[in-house]
This record gives sequence, structure tokens and C-alpha cells, in this order.
Amino acid sequence: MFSIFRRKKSGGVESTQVRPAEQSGADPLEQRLARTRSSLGGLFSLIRGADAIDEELIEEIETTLLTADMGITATTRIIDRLREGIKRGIVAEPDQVLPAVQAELYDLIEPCEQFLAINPEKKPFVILMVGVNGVGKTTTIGKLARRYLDEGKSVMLAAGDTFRAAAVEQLKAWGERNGVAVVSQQSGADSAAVIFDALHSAKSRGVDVLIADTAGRLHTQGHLMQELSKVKRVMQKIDAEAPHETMLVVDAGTGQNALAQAREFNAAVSLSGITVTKLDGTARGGVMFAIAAELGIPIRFIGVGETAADLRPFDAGTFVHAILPVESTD
Ligand SMILES: Nc1nc2c(ncn2[C@@H]2O[C@H](COP(=O)(O)OP(=O)(O)O)[C@@H](O)[C@H]2O)c(=O)[nH]1
Ligand SMILES: [Mg+2]
Repeated sequence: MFSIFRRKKSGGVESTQVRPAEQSGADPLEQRLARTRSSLGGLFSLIRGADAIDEELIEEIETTLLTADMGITATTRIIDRLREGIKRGIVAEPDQVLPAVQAELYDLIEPCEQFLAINPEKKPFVILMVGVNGVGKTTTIGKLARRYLDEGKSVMLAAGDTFRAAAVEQLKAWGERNGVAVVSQQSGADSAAVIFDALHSAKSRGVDVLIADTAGRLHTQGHLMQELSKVKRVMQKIDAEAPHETMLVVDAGTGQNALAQAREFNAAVSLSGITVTKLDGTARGGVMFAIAAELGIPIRFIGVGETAADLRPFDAGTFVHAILPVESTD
């Protein structure tokens, strides 16, 4: 068990239990996030080597956070609040610094822990997946479909990435392997039309969840971004509330680019959730905090590998503990 310090409004220190890792013993998430954890690992030696909390120490902490891709907004917030804690005497000894940083990381990202609930009254519940090429949209669709099938829900997929024949084939092959209907047309077809057909069909068949793929696009390609708005408008002819989730997929390994994508896609199609993939194999997991600090959009899932089990609902306490495993003494 571990706890995270949180400063009460009164200025006292309150200790909040954070949910421990799903299993006792080795936490597999810690292993998957090993590279991001090692990018923050320098904090331990910094603190161990410090006899007192001084300006140099704070600056080195700041540099470490920036190096882990947390971005300016998140880093500034964490450092400002750390300084405040020091000023108020809440953080008085070097060994109180890391629990304080951990608590700030948690406070920053916890509001983004908002699990995606499938409202059974929306039939189908429509998830529109958006994002640039190669981030893991189609893979994430397969993982999500697996999750909902395992929960006993019926699932249909829409092959809305009509730009590349391979993309339609990738989704169809997945659907065949898993016995899931995939609505598609030949490549080059109008993406909005494919998704419209799929929604129509899912509605008449009483399907629980419809997940729509879309072509990867650069956030700088204005006409393609407009096409996404069209996809939404066309869907709303059938269901005025669809899509019920507009989920951006970003690749953590792209660091601050992922933040830029989130900003642009949010401006163009108003995101309701984000999935951050490829957190395994990158040291840039700090971008999660950059997204939280700047956009505050719910982080629904994290991808930590290529299998279905590697898509996990985002849990702030487990995540923060996995990248900065500080055991506090209280
Ligand atoms: N290591 C790792 N690879 C992933 C993850 N998510 C997706 N990928 C890989 O990323 C590549 C691109 O994925 P794809 O779904 O085709 O991206 P799309 O272009 O956005 O549809 C594939 O090789 C996936 O296996 C993840 O969480 N971890
Ligand atoms: Mg794809």
C-alpha cells in the first residue's frame, strides 16, 4: 500500500489512499511503463544526494519533468505547487519532496480518470475513432471490441478508413476472426456514407456498440478535418446524439506532437475522450500530464502493448505509482 499526500485547503497534510496495483506482487503495468519510469528515475538520485531543499534541487526536478515530456504547463504547475508547499513548511525535508511531487502528479491527472461508460439506453452506443495515421486507431478498435464482446455486448464495426484498401482489409480480417460484423465499401468510398450505412444497420439489428474507424489525417489537413465534421453531421440524421464518444487516439511516443494533435482535433471535432497508445516502449509517457494540464479531456484507456489485454482503462493512482513509485512514510 502507498499513499499520496494531498494538501488540504486548510494547509494541513492529508494522506489519501490511492488504489494499489490490481494484483499484489509484481505490477505488470510497472514493467510496461519501465521507460517512462526510468526517465523520472533521476529524481530519486537527485533527492538522495540532497542535504537540503534548495533552488538547484528544484531546478533539477523541473528539468527532469520537462525531459519526460510533461510540457511547460504541467511542469510549471507542479513546480509552483511544490514551491508553495516548501514556503508553507509542508515540504520541509528532502525526503518529503518526492511524495509531494507524486501527489501533484496525481492531483493533476486524476480529473482525467473518467471511465467510458456504455449507456445501454443508446442503441447502438456509437464510438467514433479519430487520429493521425499509425497511432493505433484500428488496433485499439480491435481491443475495444474484444472488451465489449467479453462483457456480453454485441458489437459492429464500420470501416470508415476508406483511404487505403489495406485499412478496410485489416478491419474485415479482424471482424472475421472474432465473428463481428464489419460494414465496409470499396476503398475510395465516402467515409461518411459507410458510417451512415453502419449506423443504420446497427440500429435495425439492435447492436449495443458501434465502433467507427476513420482515415488517419494530419491535423494540418483542413479539408480532412472538415470531412470528420461531415461524418458527425451525417450520423446525426439517424441519431441526433451520435456519436456518443468521439475518441482521439494518440501515440505517446510522439511526445509533444500528441499534445498538438489533441489540441487540433479537439478544436475541429470536440473530443469526449482520448486513448494514449504505445506507452510501452517510450520514455515520453509524461505527455499524459501535458494533455491533462492543457486540455483536461478524459483519458479513457492506455495502450501498453499489442494484445487486447494491453488496453487498460486509465486509473490515475495506478499510473502515477507505476511511473513514480514512491513509498511514503505516514
Ligand atoms: N507496442 C504497442 N504497439 C501498438 C499499440 N497500439 C498500436 N500499436 C501498433 O501500432 C501500429 C499501428 O497501428 P494501427 O492500429 O494500424 O494504426 P492506425 O493507422 O491509427 O489505424 C501497429 O503495428 C500496432 O500493432 C500499443 O499500445 N503498444
Ligand atoms: Mg487504421
